[in-house]
This record gives sequence, C-alpha cells and structure tokens, in this order.
Amino acid sequence: MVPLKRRKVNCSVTSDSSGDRTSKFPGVVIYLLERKMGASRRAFLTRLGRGKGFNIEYSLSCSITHIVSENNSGEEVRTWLDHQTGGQEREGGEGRTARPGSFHLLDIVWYTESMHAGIPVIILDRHRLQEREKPGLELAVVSVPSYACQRHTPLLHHNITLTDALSILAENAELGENEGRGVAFRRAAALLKSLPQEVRGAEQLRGLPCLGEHSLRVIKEVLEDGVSQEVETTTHSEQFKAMKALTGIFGVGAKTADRWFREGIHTPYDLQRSGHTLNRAQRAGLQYYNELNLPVTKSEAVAIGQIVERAVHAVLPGAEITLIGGFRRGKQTGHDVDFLITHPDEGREEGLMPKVVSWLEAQGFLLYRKTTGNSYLESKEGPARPASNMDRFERCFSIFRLSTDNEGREIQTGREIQTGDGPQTYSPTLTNIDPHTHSDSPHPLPQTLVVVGDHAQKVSWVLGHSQCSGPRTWRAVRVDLVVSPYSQFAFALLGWTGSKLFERELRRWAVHEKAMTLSSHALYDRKRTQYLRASSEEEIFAHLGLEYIPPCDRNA
Ligand code: 8GT
Ligand code: MN
Repeated sequence: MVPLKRRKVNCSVTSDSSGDRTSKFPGVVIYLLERKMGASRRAFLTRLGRGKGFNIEYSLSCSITHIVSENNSGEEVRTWLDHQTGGQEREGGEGRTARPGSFHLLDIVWYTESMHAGIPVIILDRHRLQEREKPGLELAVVSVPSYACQRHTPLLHHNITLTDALSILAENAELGENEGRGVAFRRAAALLKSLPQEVRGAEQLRGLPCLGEHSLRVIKEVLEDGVSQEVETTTHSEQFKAMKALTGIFGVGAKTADRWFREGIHTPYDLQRSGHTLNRAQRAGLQYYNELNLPVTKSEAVAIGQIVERAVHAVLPGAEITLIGGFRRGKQTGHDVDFLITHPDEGREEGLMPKVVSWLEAQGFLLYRKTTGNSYLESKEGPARPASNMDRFERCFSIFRLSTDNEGREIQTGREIQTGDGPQTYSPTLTNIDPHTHSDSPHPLPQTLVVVGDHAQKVSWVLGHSQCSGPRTWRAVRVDLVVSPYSQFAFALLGWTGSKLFERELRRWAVHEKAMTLSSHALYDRKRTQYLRASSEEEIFAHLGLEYIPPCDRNA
C-alpha cells in the first residue's frame, strides 16, 4: 500500500461514499480515475462493479483503498492526486478532494480481472501501476554515443564513487596483464564520467553503451551498498598492493613485478634487500621511489617547463615547447610532466634531443635520462602497420632534479612533517615508515626528502642513501620530452595529450568507423590510400568526422 505521506487529510471530508455497508468485500474501497478513462466508461465500470457487490466511490476520501486507472503511469496518478489534495487544502478542506490515506495504485487490468472473477483478485506486480522513468534520465540514455572520443569528458564529473570502484578493477586487470578486461572497466568508467548527472539507481543506466555485465554488477552493488565486495577484496589483497608498489618503481612493468611478487618480494624495500640485479632505470626508480610517487603539482610542472624552455632555446632558438599529457587536459597534478618540442622550420628539430639533454645535464638538472632516436619513416609506416600507441619520435625519459627554489619556495628544516600549505622538510626515520612493510628494516635511513604541501601524508617508503646529511632542497620528478617534426606536430599533440583511453578510442574510431589509421605521426585513409595532412587538432577531428573535443574534455 502507498503510505500516507506529506499531507494529512481530514478523513471526515468525503462525499458520495456508498459506504462499506453495501459491499460484499469490506476493506476494499475502489476509486476509478476518470483521467484518460473518460466519464462514460467510468460510469459503466462503476455500475458493473457495484452490480457485483464492490464498493466503488465517486470521490476521493481517506477510506479509498484501491485507486484504479487506465493509461496513466504511477507518477502521473501521484501528481494528479497531489494536485487534488492541494486543492482541497487550499479550499480549507471543503468537499470532494480529501486524499486517501493508504492505497494501492492499480492498473485497470486488476479491475477487469476482479470483475471477471467476481471477487477482488490478489494484487500481483503486473497489476500495479508502472513508474515512468524520469525525463532527465531518458535524455541521458538517448544522448550518449558509444566511443569516448565522441563525448565530452570533463575532469570533474558526477560519479566519482562509481568510477573510483571501476578504476581499481581496471588497474587490477592491467596489473594482471588482462588488457581486454582492463579496457572494459575503463570504458565503463569513462562513460560514467561523461554523464551530465549523478547516477542514483541502476535503472538510469538502461540503454547506455559501454556497460558490460561485470561493470554493471559492480555499479549496482556500489549504488545499493555503498561499496563493492570485489573492489574491497581487491584493494586489500596482498597481491594487488604488492603489484602496485612494485610497478610504482620507475622502470618496472607488470611482468617483472609479478615475477618478483612470486619470489616473495612485495615492496621496494624487499627488492632493495633481495640483491636482484636491476637495470639503470630501475636503480633510479628505487633510489627516488618516494619522490617519484608523490604527485607532481602544476606549479612544479610550470617550473620544469621553464627549465626545458631555457635548455631548448639555448640550443635551438625559435623552437616551440608545449606542455602535453594530463596537465594539458587541466589536471592539477600528474605522475610526470610531458613536453612536446618542435620547430617551425621542418628539419631544424633533427638531432635536437641530444643537444637539449647535454645542456640539461651540464646544468645539473638530470638525475637520470634515456633517449631514443626518431625511427619514424612514412614510407614504412601507415598502411602496412597497425595503429599503435608506441611512436617513434626522438624521445627522452628522464628524472629531473627540481630545486624547490625554482618555485620560489622557502625550505625549512626539521625531522617532523609540518602541517600547512608551505614546503615541508622531511627527514624520515623508521617511525615514518609503514610498520607492516618495514618493521624489519635493519638500517636507519639517512635519506632526507623535501615534501611539499599535501604530499606529506603520501610518503610510505623510504629508500636510498643520500650523500649529504642535511635536508634536501630539491625533489626528483619524472619528465618525458618528445621532439616532433613540424608537419607531424598536430598528430603528436593529439596523441600525447591523452587520456590513454581517449587516444585508444580515437584509434578504434578511425579504424572501425572510418577505415583510417591514426598514430601520433599521421592519419592514413585506407580507402583513398593516402595520408591526410593536418596542421591542427581541429583538422584531425574533422578528417575523422568527429566533433572537436577540447583537451579539458578528453579526461576519459
Ligand atoms: P599523468 O598525470 O598520470 O601523467 O597522466 P597522463 O599525462 O595523461 O599520462 P602519461 O602516462 O604521462 O601519458 C600522456 C599521454 O602520452 C597519454 O595520452 C599516453 O597515451 C601518451 N603516451 C604514452 N606513451 C606514448 C607513446 O609511446 N607514444 C604516444 N604517442 N603517446 C604515448 O604514455
Ligand atoms: Mn603525464
């Protein structure tokens, strides 16, 4: 029964009740809604019912137990009722519009079946009035295209609880090298990020693309219980924690981390003690583990941008430097900083990277670097090769030594993490270390880190040994530099702005919907067997038959 809600009605205000006395079925007082039924049909059905001993009232009253309607949704009837009752209240409770106390909202089917049976039949689900979906939700259903590159996906969205849950499962799948599963969760999360409103019930998701069975199950669980059991189990699983910690070491991928995990290595600290031979990247990754796992702030990215600009202009005046990756999409923090470098005179950029790197190194800005040369040749690429995320630009993976002075911040000294927004100097001792992972640490840890702002609480491992004993006035930051020829700049810009899923979806769209191959170098039209040139991202979207999506809306 629908409970009495909101308004109290005066139950003495009824009109032409024929009274329970005449009814063969006490406790069943029916009201037939004239709306959409029509007056004559209502009169006919009333006569029919009364003839069979049913108590049918012509006016609303609090004695009504069954409201029967034809061609109305539950919501429509409720609205109508609210309106009627409101009228009664406005009119001071005079006359015909008292709201029933508690009643069933039924479809005409219940009434006709009851007439046929000669008794009020038991109310089944199919007898109850269906609730119609809210118009806003229907709108969402019709307006969501299935490729992420067709949608606007802002950084801040309405479904963070749901997307956080799905992202954990995606991450777990990726760490387990189950790429397909990872992409499925990422697509589902990306879809939720693009919705214009918060999802409150699973029924709102009807008809939406990209939501596989598994993702839907997780979403429903989170909507109903606030958490998903699978997500909880995953985040607390030793394997997930270990894989995250180990792949958090620069230079360590899922395969290597998994091998180490199976050898009993669960933390960077275990790795350090294991005596494993590490490559140069991994050694640097371990040495700067803490700092590289602190988010890089926008102001740090800007400070690094100024250094890169100085380096590039010192060796090639007129070259252009663009901040790409997550920061270009409007993120306020990132795991690294990415730059794209080009020069308007095509060819001038050739051999630029080694010179830039030498300059940076001479100035003491680099803690680690690995450069790869440009191996892209149009004659060998495009039609023959599948679209790939790996490009062949001149590229430098590096770890920068960013002096905190570059941001104009003052360095404080001390052993404790200080609160507040300013820079904080952190000299870790064992008390700062996660006791679970480091309780058996044999050594005091001399390394000193500079921790800025809200980074402080994120420090959990302390590794490496510093040569100096005082507090450090710099931090290590991962920086990627990419050099592109001017003619490929728009493609490189698009390819390196991300997000990773957005890029993936662009390439999938190109292949499946347009018979084209998109890379960070070029766009190839397979039907016309030719390259399509572009000097801006807008032109590339146009070639692909897509609406232009600005970087801030590519956060899929
Ligand atoms: P972040 O804040 O975690 O750094 O997020 P991000 O900036 O979006 O991610 P990223 O890992 O730094 O990658 C930036 C963009 O570069 C992504 O769109 C990613 O797809 C792209 N990217 C790589 N590697 C390569 C590559 O080898 N070639 C090309 N074209 N793009 C790449 O990460
Ligand atoms: Mn990045």
